Amino acid sequence: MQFRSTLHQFIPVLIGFICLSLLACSTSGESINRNPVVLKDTFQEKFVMGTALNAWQITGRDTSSIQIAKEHFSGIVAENIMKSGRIQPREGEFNFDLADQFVEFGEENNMQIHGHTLIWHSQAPRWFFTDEEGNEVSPELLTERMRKHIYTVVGRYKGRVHSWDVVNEAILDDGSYRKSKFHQILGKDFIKLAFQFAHEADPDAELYYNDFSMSQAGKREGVVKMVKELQEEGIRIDGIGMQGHISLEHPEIEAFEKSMLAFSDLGVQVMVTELDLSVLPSPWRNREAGANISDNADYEDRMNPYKDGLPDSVSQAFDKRYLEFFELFLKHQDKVSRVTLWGVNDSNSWKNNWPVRGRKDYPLLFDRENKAKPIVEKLINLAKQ
Ligand code: 9MR
Repeated sequence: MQFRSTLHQFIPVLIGFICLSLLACSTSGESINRNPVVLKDTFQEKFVMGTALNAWQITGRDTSSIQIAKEHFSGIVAENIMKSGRIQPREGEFNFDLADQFVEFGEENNMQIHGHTLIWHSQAPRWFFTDEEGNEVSPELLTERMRKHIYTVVGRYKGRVHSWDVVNEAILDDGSYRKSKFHQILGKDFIKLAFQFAHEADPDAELYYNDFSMSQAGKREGVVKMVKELQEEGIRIDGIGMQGHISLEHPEIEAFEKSMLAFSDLGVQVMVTELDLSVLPSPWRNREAGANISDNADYEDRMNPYKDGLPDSVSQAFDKRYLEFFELFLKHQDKVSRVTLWGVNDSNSWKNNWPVRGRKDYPLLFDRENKAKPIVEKLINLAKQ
């Protein structure tokens, strides 16, 4: 009698337990279906999947993005904090706080750590090019400042940072040298010197040249010529980074492939760096937007059409375009050593503020809530094929 009444009391509890277990299974099943495996594992045999980290992520304040970075990416690059203006804002005053945290984070999580960037005309502090009297520095003084900067930064992370963007964006779309301060003062030799100093500071680090709009014929030829010259002079250069700031229209995939092949023919690695896919209208319809921060346009409402979300047709075009590019990267996986997304999620992206400030763009693989977009699963399936 007593046993029966205990059983009666127990049955609803048992049913509740079974229902809860079923619910838990179906939820985890759903998440498994939605996100069967993580990007980095699927791409492991093909190339490193990297992401850029910002200061909020590096310092751990943006916990949910950091979780995505750990889960999905096997390589990291600092979006801003290793640039010369940040790391040596005044001559001889090095600020390594964030860079140290960035490198420690990569080490703790077994990630390939890439350094960006040693010599770049943009964001270089003004003092670099000015002497004590306020005049332009001599070639000798600029060389000395470059040497000290590179030795100090590369030397600090010797054996810990896998590779460096030694020189960034030194060639224009027509293949000529950018008339930067470095070029005005030292001529094209500044490139050779930068690679030489980086190699001296860490003989085991891989050294790369990195630039945008690399599918432009002129730039392709200019970069090939420059790299050949470095090689002929016995300067170590291990790879070329093709920044992937693409849009739904530009560049043509065939032109991108042509550059990948031309670079790989030089006997160096090819990397797709800074990948993001803008869906917003460009102020310059007929050409690739590039990534020159000084090229920008005023805000107009018509230029910000997706404030409330992406229409299905645009999401489909976005997926199709990402898939086409990844098909290309996979086709040439023997040449491509890394593909790096320029940010973890859409809210982090510089594209929300360039070339027009204050827009809502959707260029990355994770949405503003750090949820994987459908493209993540599509890329995983593509890589598994
Ligand atoms: O994404 C970066 C943005 O947050 C910075 O304000 C900007 C200036 O330092 O640099 C952006 O990153 C650039 C990269 O370092 C080099 N290639 C072009 C990128 C976009 O401008």
